[in-house]
Amino acid sequence: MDLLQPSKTEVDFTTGRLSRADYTIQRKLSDMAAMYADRDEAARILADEGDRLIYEVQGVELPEQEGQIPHCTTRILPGDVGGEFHMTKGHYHARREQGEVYFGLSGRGLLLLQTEAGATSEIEMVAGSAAYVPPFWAHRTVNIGAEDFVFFSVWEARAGHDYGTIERDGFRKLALRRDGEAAVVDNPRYG
Ligand code: PAN
Ligand code: ZN
Repeated sequence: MDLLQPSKTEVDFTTGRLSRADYTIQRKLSDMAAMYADRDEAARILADEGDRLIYEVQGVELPEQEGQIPHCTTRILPGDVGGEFHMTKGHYHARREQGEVYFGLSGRGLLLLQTEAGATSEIEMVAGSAAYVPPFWAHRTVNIGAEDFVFFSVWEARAGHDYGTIERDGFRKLALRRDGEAAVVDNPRYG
C-alpha cells in the first residue's frame, strides 16, 4: 500500500466545488435519458430544449487499495423530467460488502436505496444529514428541492461501481413531483 502524504481539500457547501479536485464528472440528460421513467419526455426535452446538466461530481482520487478512503462532492441541479426529479444514475458497489457515508451540505434531497433481495428505503437529506449506506444497498440520490442539492460522499477505495445492474433493471422506486412535493412510488417498469 502506498504511503501518501496527508492532504486537505476546501469544500464549498453551496456549489460542491473542491479547491483541489482530481476529477470532475458531468452527467447530462443525454447520458442517462433511458433511466427516466418517461423516456418520451426525455427525448422531447433533448429535441426541443437541448441537453441539460443533471449533476456534477468533483472528487479526490486515490489508489484502489485497501484502506484508502476516496471522497467527493455531488451537486444535483433542481428540476425534473416528466415529473421525475433530477437524480444520479445510481449504483451498487462492485464489491457489495462495501458501505459508504453521505453528508448533506446544502439543498434538499432524497437518498433512495434498495437491495437485490427486494428491500427498499428512502432517506430525506438536508444540510447536516449524515446518511449511512450499508453494504449491499444500491444508492441513488434525487434533488427534491428548488435549489442545488449538494452532498459529500466517503467510501473505501476498492468498493468499485456497478452501474450496469441499475442500467438494466432500473430502480424499484421513483421520486416524482406531486402537488409540488416529492412522492416515492413503485416503478412499474422495474426489472
Ligand atoms: C457517490 C456517487 C455520486 C454520483 O460518490 O458516485 O453521488 O452518483 P453515481 O455514481 O450514481 O453517478 C457514491 O456513491 N460513490 O460510491
Ligand atoms: Zn456509492
